[in-house]
Amino acid sequence: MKKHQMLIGGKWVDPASGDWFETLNPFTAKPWALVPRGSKPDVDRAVEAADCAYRGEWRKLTATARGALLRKLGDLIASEAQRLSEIESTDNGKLIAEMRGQLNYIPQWFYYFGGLADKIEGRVIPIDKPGVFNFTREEPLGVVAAITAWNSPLLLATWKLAPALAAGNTVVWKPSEYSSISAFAFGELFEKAGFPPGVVNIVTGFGPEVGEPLTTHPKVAKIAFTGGDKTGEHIYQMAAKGIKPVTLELGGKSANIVFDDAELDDAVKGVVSGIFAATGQTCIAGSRALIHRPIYAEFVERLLALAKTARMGDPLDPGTQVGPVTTQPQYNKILDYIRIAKEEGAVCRMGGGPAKRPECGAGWFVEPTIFTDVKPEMRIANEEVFGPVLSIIPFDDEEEALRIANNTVYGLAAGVWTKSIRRALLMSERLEAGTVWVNTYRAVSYMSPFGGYKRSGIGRESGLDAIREYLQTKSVWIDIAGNAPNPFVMR
Ligand code: TXE
Repeated sequence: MKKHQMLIGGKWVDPASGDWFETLNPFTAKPWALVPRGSKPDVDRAVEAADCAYRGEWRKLTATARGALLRKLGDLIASEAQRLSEIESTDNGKLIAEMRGQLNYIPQWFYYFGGLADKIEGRVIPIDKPGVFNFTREEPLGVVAAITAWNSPLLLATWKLAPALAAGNTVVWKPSEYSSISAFAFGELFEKAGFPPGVVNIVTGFGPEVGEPLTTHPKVAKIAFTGGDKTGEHIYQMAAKGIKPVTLELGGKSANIVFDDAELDDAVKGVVSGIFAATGQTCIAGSRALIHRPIYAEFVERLLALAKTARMGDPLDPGTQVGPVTTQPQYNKILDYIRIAKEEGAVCRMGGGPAKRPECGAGWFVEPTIFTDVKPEMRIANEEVFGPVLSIIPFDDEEEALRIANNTVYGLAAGVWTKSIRRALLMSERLEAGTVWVNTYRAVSYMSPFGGYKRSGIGRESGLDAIREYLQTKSVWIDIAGNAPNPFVMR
């Protein structure tokens, strides 16, 4: 098994602990590589390296040169897309078909934010005081801690690294302990693109051993995190102690709402893609399908018919449609929720347990599962399962759909299926979610802001909004009158 090293200050290094841990392939449930077990001394070294780069070589580069490096990186990722997607599929079990698409798209973030790097401009303020010139500068924050989850390792990191670097910050990145391997391959590309040493550092390991010292390090200026809401809440508390800004992306319980005037075939596909794509392990999973009562029975039948055709198996096989769950704890958590839903009285119409199909081998597979007769107050309708488990809830009218959809602590995304423009506009205005899709689902772009309302998070990733998350504004005052005013009053 390959024993990997961490990237600190431009060098590939062993962990201070001298320990490595195994990372497992979710399809075989067997170890396939060794990940350095980072700890506080590694974090300290990485933050020092990032701080040194921030104050040194990186700061001296022009914004145009920074942008050129990001675009070069984008080219390198495009040329390595196949290799990177194979690593991702092997390490986290996501379908090769989806990972190829993701890796071919990831360069766009580096092109877009590379292009933005030299368009970050301040303003001249037409100040109300005579004899004074006042302008603003948009400046980087310093060292950014990027902490990412296992479900889309490189995409989630890209959403943080591209705007953070474009804005002139340096980064210490801690990937998830369950899916670190692609980070090492990614790190090599930063080196190859010519980023100065220390601009991007990678420290691997566990939350308490690496994430905690990273978020609490006094020289870390900002934390950008994707993960569960409990961990997000904890990180937010740590950040508060250091008065550090955060970007938090914390998952959800998104509603996919189908009205009786919808194009039903499209809506069925949209609901299936919302919950079974990526084995339901996406923050934007449409885990609640809200179905208009006049079409409820027909919709459920059509949905079952399509969902039953899903091919499970090896994620590296391009024909596979539903892969394994990425981690064993997640597998157990999904099965627990299935049991809870049954105990609460939801009716299991499909799946409802581990997948024992021969094509699933020894992997952590859960049968795509559909529950009907789900009541909005059940746990299965309120808590994030993060797996291929759909709750179907009927509704009578727009007001009831909105009440059910918004009655959650989360607010990441929502889907609306209707042919009525009035309904589409009404719902998109009143749904409490950072993203609303109408007659589509699971669309993201480097250009469009992404983030959550309520407990789904703080801040936005992608688009123009994202770069502001990594900047701070300085106001500069210059006296041009030359006569010192009365020192005892405010000017
Ligand atoms: O996430 P964690 P886990 C949800 C999903 C899942 C649950 C738990 O419901 O079942 O979260 O998943 C690092 N200080 N989502 O346990 O713990 C950790 O090492 C600093 C939704 O994998 O949130 C990893 O790098 N860092 C989500 C990262 O935080 C800490 C995607 C995320 O891990 C830390 C994934 C600490 N004290 C899971 N503790 C989404 N938004 O889509 C852990 N970490």
